[in-house]
Amino acid sequence: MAKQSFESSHQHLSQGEVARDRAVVLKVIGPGDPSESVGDVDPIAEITALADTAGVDIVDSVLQKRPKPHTATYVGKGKLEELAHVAKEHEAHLILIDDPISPAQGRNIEEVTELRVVDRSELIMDIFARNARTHQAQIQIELAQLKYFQSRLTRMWTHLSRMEGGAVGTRGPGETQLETDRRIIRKKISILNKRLAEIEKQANTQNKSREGSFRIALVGYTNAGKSTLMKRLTGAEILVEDRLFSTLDTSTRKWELELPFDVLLSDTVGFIRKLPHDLVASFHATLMEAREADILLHVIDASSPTVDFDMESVDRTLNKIGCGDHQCWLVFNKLDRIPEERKIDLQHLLAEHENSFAISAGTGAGVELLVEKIVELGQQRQESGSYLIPHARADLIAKLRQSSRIDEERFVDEGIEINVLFQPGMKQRWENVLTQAGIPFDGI
Ligand SMILES: Nc1nc2c(ncn2[C@@H]2O[C@H](COP(=O)(O)OP(=O)(O)OP(=O)(O)O)[C@@H](O)[C@H]2O)c(=O)[nH]1
Ligand SMILES: [Mg+2]
Repeated sequence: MAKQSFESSHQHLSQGEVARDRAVVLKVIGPGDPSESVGDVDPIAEITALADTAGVDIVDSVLQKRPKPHTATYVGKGKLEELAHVAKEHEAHLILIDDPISPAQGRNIEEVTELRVVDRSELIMDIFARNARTHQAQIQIELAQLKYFQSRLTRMWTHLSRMEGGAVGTRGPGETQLETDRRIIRKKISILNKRLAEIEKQANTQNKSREGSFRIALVGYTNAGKSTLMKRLTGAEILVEDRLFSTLDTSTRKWELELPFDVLLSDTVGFIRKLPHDLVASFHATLMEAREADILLHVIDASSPTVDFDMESVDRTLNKIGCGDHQCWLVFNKLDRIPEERKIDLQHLLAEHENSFAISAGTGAGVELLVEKIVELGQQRQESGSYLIPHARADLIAKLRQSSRIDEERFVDEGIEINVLFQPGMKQRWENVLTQAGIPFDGI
């Protein structure tokens, strides 16, 4: 029913075209905001880019400097009235808040403005919902949205409604059930969790087959150039776009390097400031590639005026997803776009951080050095060992051969002497096997 009414109210749109919403941004500028400490940073630049990706036009903004948001109304009363006035003047459909807000704050702002309020978390989740291409990503985002709305049960503003014909800020069909019936949401969450567990099980099996490879993951802020670098390094045909959250699924490719074992490179989902908690939790499986990597390459858009803030927020998210202790190299990207006067800042950043590189994934500048250092690291990771295996256990050598390279093999009276070049992480495992079999190996 509701679908029909939406379509009839947008008859002027040609098929496939979705109405763009007009929104006024409301933002508290606190002491931690990048625009407070960096001179030329537009405080609404990022929310505008996010909005654009979600098909929303920003028609104006209302900003308030304060140490922290008002508990009940986010901004002060006077500002709320100003907001209502500005929104009316511009015929806006939507109030967009550049922070996660509480359900009560949302309700209070809606009451004064009589407009739908969308916070930063909802907006980010909506973009994820739009960009999700694989089944796994679709389930993950749906789960995150349901969990987010479970605690609120306000109007549903998601792809769930959009899928049936709604645009941002419209009340799509099916909402009423979702809004009013917690039981349905709970049931749906449980079904999706089960489906996700099945997908994760498959991914785990695939992961097992990757054991013995040297694994590298590209991580970083959204739009930093991770996929561009992945393409350059492996020739992978993957999506590169000048918009936020193009990549929502990890893709892993073999990276052909001069090393005696396989090197696997993974491109991962980008991070952003104030990434919704439910989203991070839902994308647990997708982020497994980062957790299981031997080394992370943190790709940074060095041309961004908020580079320090971007790096810090990525570090925080890495900690949150259990990557805090991983070896991590910094890759400052978009070297070709850095204005001359800011190059000195980059020099400082490079000097401050060990294992940091300046590259342009776009032009290829500096990439060769990065590759060289990765090869060196791989060589250092190459473990070897010599063992004497009794003739009766030659079966162990046959097994070992499947996963590692045996350099030398000599038959002596006591058994078979072997020199082994192990694949990453395999030496420990082999020595565990020997211990279990009661074969001594120290000091041979
Ligand atoms: N000038 C310049 N642009 C670059 C460079 N690297 C990437 N870009 C551009 O930056 C934009 C984002 O690149 P992506 O590779 O999609 O970024 P990403 O980190 O994968 O982004 P998400 O998947 O959205 O998180 C694209 O328009 C790229 O063409 C570079 O070295 N120089
Ligand atoms: Mg990408």
